[in-house]
Amino acid sequence: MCSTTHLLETLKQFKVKSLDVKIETVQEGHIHNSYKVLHNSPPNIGYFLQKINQSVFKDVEKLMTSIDLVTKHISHKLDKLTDTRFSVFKVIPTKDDKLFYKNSKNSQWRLYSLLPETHSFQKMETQEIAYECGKIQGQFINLLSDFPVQKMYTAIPNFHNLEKRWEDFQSILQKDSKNRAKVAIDEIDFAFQKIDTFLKLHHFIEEGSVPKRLIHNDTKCNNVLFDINNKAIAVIDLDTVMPGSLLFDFGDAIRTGANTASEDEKNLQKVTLDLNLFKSYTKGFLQSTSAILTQNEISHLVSSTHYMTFIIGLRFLTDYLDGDLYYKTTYSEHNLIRTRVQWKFLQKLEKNEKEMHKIVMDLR
Ligand code: GN1
Ligand code: MG
Repeated sequence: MCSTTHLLETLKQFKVKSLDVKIETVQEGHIHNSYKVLHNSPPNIGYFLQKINQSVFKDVEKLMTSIDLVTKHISHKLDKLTDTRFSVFKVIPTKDDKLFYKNSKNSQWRLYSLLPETHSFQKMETQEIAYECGKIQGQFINLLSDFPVQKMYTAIPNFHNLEKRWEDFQSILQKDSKNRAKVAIDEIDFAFQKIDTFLKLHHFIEEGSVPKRLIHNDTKCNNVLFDINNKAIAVIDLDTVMPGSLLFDFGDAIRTGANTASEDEKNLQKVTLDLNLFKSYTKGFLQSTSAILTQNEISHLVSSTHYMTFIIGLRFLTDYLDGDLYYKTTYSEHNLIRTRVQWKFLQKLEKNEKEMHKIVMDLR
């Protein structure tokens, strides 16, 4: 973690209104180091400062150019709409008009405007919140539907490509450099039991059976901002906006949002699927995407929740075996615990598959 002096020194490099601020460390997020910067006066106005994880994002210049384009595209579209609450943050440039700041130690930093009086939820706490999440994530895809995709930088190639993730898993398992495979024997077994089913869905998507769209790719429910009336107003964390299937966004949101336990819950008894939250999220998502959804997309919404739970669980397991090089962890079995939650949740999804299909069919 960085000292306040260091953070203020960094903040000074950007076009900020004042340095009379208080700075809080943001705990959420597994990738970057994040800080909330609030003006002492007027309060509630501020910035979101991040030290970018350069081992995950190799080309920060390209990443920030893409994010700036995306936020501007959304902002121009919103200017023409009168009946929407949808808001978008701005990338605050440095004093020499760059989209990020590189310090003498080669660390790279960025600054976003903070949307005032907003908050997020770690879980979809109520059906209303679930509905709002579904609606806004669908709207996000709509707002980007005419974005010139060729201008978009692929920040992390093969992000939700299961074939590639499976290859990575196998080679890391083969090395077992931390000698952890013996601890994760059951979790590894589970992955081997499931892989064929999910590779089928991967190939179905890859073959073009569903459209490629510009999607968010990281629809954890804490990436949605709510206003004081608990209406969703923004989608944040635009690092992974890349072409992909809309199924990835739907599935990943259910993975975190409709699970009654947190992603790293140690007591697996707490891991269950809340079908009411699933229903409300689906209702919101279908409402905002009904004009664009294809039949194949609709019929694979349920399998996408299984797929995304599997691929994220596999990534946690891979990182566990690799010695926690990718995700931030706070204890040595953190990634293994995260894997267990995903595997348990996947079993819950499988048990409820029929019911979930029925819900989708009734709503569509
Ligand atoms: C990471 O940025 P954050 O913490 O919301 C990860 C996602 C995973 C998620 C699991 C760039 O998201 O893909 O779904 O953790 N982001 C990246 O919680 O790898
Ligand atoms: Mg992210």
